[in-house]
Amino acid sequence: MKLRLILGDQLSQNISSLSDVDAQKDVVLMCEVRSEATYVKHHKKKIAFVFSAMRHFADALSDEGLNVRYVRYDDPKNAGSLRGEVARALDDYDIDEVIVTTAGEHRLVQDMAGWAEKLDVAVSIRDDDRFLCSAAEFATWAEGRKQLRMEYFYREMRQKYSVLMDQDGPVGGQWNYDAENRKPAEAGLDVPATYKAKPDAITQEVIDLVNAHFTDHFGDLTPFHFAVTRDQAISALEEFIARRLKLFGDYQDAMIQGEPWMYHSHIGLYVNCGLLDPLDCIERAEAAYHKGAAPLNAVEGFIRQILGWREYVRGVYWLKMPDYKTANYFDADRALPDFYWSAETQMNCMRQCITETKQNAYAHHIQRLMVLGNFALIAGLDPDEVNNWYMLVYADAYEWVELPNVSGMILYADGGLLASKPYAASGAYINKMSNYCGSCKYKPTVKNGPTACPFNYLYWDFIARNEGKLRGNPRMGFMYKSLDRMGDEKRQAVQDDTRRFFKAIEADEKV
Ligand code: FAD
Ligand code: DLZ
Ligand code: SF4
Repeated sequence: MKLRLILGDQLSQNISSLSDVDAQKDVVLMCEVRSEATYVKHHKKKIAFVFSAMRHFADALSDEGLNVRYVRYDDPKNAGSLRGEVARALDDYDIDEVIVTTAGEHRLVQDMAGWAEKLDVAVSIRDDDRFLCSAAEFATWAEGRKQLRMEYFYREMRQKYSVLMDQDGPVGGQWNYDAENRKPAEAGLDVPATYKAKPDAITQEVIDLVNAHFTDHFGDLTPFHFAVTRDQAISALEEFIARRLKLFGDYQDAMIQGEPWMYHSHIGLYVNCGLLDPLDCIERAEAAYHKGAAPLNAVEGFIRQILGWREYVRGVYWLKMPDYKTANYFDADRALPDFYWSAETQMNCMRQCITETKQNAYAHHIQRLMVLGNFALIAGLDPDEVNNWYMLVYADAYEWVELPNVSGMILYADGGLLASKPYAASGAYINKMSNYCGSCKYKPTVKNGPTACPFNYLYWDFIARNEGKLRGNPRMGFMYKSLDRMGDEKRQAVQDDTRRFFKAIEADEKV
């Protein structure tokens, strides 16, 4: 008899651990455990989402005739960890082999490597073939390259999977249409609502459970409207393709107050836990282009995120772990300000993005990158604290995707392996791409003094503070020319404002 363990982000019927399952003989184990729910204090909505999706998936497997052992969080016998639950199953059944698809996080892969010895049973760990590029393939691609440019990786993936390709090359003649995808926020946009599923009895039971056991976790549990089954997730994807994909490209980088979802797809949480298949998402989007339902800039932009960025960051994660977790190129060590939890700040852009994160366990990419991430970079926040925050606040967060985005993309903590220059920006960028500044206490056009936008002086403080590490970067040349032109008085004002700002945070004043 074989024990087949399915983790909470392996909710795919075609998962490798089930490929040869024997419905008569084998046991499928799924368990809600304290160790996974609390190793970071996940957003309440994420726990409710994962538990409800696990319970629905277990029911679907049972309906197919499989013998599922499902351990609920509040089962008095619950061992509290994956290994503990496997051990308990080994006591209860006559198991000769444990089969599991490799975990998505390094800490679990390490732990599972010791299971055979600790549990005294044969353990087979299978590849996770739901990804479009294996860790080994990525390592071959990366070999000998000093910088790992996503764009080149993406082109190879387009060719490998024949996505948006003509005989002669990329459809439309270009690989990338990003130049067309930078429209700022506009008044009067009628953004379609995001997909909303009605919580059923299973979800309601899980919501009660999360309310009872995770009161001290971050975030609002209700309203809860995430999809929790594959069918619902497909409906969410189809709704996106029908209603928002057309303008996904145009407004990809735009931010509007009170519009947390914009024209994004909101499918990351479903793809990452296995309810949606990445290639299926790509093919449906490509079909919309060929049918004339969405323009090339939108479809290419969306496909690049999944076929390019998603696979690329996973490749970087497995290539560079465990060292990637401790990378801190700028030796940044400032504590994460409390307003990342409370949203109590006068900086309207931060207040909006944090409030929406708290409500929805979601913020779209440009909010994560150019507001929340940009602040973390220029303020010199400690990468461990920033990673912990991003890992726990978003429903789509798993370390393989969160860590490269945070340490690589926003913090430049890897010294430029992932990004060719830091994504640092002053208030002018946020003012151009959003309408947040109009409702802010600070002024994006004021550079210094108490009414100045903090992003303005923090930006120049970051540039000056890290001169030794960044001046040699050819893409930063223009910034250092500007810094060189800056008079002593102006430099002093930047330093004074920065000092005042952090002193106020330390004194618990609302900045
Ligand atoms: P869309 O904007 O509609 O994009 C479509 C899909 O493309 C996403 O669902 C996702 O699967 C993929 N994608 C897009 N950008 C990226 C990217 N940079 N890396 C990997 N996949 C990408 N994504 C996560 O899935 N989990 C995370 O924990 C996570 N943390 C992030 C932290 C920071 C600091 C930043 C800058 C980005 C992070 N991202 C993360 C990437 C991206 O912001 C989210 O995937 C996206 O916002 C999810 O929303 P969506 O489904 O509406 O995406
Ligand atoms: C995210 C998550 C949560 C909150 N809870 C569980 C759980 O109770 N049981 C489980 O098997 N998986 C859970 N997960 C997903 C795992 O954390 C995920 O499989 C690992 O992080 C590897 O990516
Ligand atoms: Fe954010 Fe500065 Fe604009 Fe205020 S003025 S919303 S702090 S960018």
